[in-house]
Amino acid sequence: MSEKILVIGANGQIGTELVVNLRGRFGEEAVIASDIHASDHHLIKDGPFELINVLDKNALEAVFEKHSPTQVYLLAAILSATGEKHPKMAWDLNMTGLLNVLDLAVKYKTNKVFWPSSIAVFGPHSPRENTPQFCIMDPNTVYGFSKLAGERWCEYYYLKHGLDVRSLRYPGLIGWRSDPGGGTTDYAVNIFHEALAHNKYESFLSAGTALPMMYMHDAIRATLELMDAPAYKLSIRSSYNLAGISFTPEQLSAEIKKHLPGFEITYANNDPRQAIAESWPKSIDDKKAQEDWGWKIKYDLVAMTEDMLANLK
Ligand code: AKB
Repeated sequence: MSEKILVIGANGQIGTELVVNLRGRFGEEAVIASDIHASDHHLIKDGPFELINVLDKNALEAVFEKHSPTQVYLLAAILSATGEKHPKMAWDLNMTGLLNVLDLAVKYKTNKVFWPSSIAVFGPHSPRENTPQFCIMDPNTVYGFSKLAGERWCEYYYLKHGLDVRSLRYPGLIGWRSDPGGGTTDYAVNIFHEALAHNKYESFLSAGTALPMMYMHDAIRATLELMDAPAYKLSIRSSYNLAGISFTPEQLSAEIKKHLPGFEITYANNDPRQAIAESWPKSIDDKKAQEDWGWKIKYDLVAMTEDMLANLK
């Protein structure tokens, strides 16, 4: 069967990379990129594109009607740091946007839906080292609890409506093709740009703040491998833990220094993102993903830093 894939939120950090990968795999015409704003990225705007506000259900339905997508990737979201500045807006976009897509996917018999969750679903009482798939979850950011509620809705639509929804709890994602947008883990992308441009960077997180991160190549591969996995292998219909690599700003800057010896890092005080980072895991246990669909990470800190610098240069 030929695929018709709708990517909602295609202009964002993950969306840009996914559209490029999906078009490479299924052909340009098979992948409809969409976002609330027109794209200025040639890789996105050169193929089929729809302007979509995911909160406008009628307009969204018209796109489902026009394209009858076999797969939908819903990536439109407000991330952790921006969400704290606009809490109600974050809740509305992250929740109503998801419910609109789930409803239409049921109505138009979409085969598979992908929706990203995050390490932000964990909170101050979750175990911080090797955080397991199932444990206490008390997220205290709007982004975090919208993702946790979203996970419950995904599982609910799977159980009640038989909708094949698949999801990953992404760690902080690091890539060179697109910028991150308003998250707590953004420093780990910004640092590369500043290192190459100015040989220095002021980190908004403190030197020893460890967070789970992942190189974009691995994140996209994990997403596509999960979407390719036979349904019977998937025992988690909320969202899979995905571990990646855990490091601190200090460890990342030491790795960058090996390539740019004059690079200097300083640390800001009292940035609100510090408290968010301290409520999140330092490392994740992704045994379930390994067992169910054979997930295996490729890029470690050394390989990621090398590849980021080579591509950004
Ligand atoms: C954020 O920092 O908000 C995101 C995330 C970890 O989900 N990158």
